[in-house]
Amino acid sequence: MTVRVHPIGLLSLFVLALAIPARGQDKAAISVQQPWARASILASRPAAAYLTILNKDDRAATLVALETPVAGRAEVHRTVKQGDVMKIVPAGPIEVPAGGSVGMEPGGYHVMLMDLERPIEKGEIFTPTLRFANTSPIAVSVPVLGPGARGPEDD
Ligand SMILES: [Cu+2]
Repeated sequence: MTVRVHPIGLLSLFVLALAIPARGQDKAAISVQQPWARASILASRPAAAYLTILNKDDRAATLVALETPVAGRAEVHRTVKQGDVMKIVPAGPIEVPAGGSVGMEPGGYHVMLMDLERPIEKGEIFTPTLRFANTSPIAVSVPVLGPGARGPEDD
């Protein structure tokens, strides 16, 4: 008996074989560097966290939500200048370009942790989950630095 394989069938098998390993790389494609948060003084005040998202994939990744047990709400904000006043506003979805990164730092993008259950204290680590529109979610361990910290190296 002869088995005949149509050329189109062979082509689609080949495409499938290429596509599977590419999807398997999703998790490693997104990574986070230098996460840190600033201790909050009171539970009634929001706290800020900062991190840099790296995207090694060949397509953009869009951060759409953050979830953490320490805060009722976590949103990415950006800092804008209105006249002489600096204000923070919700940044909306954050697109991390293919092969690029988006950094957060005081005075720029930041994660605002609102409706805290309790103050977050220096020395603790919390683990928010970052959710993306088009790739797998990732969990990030964020160390909490002192209330006066201005960067990941500060104490
Ligand atoms: Cu903010």
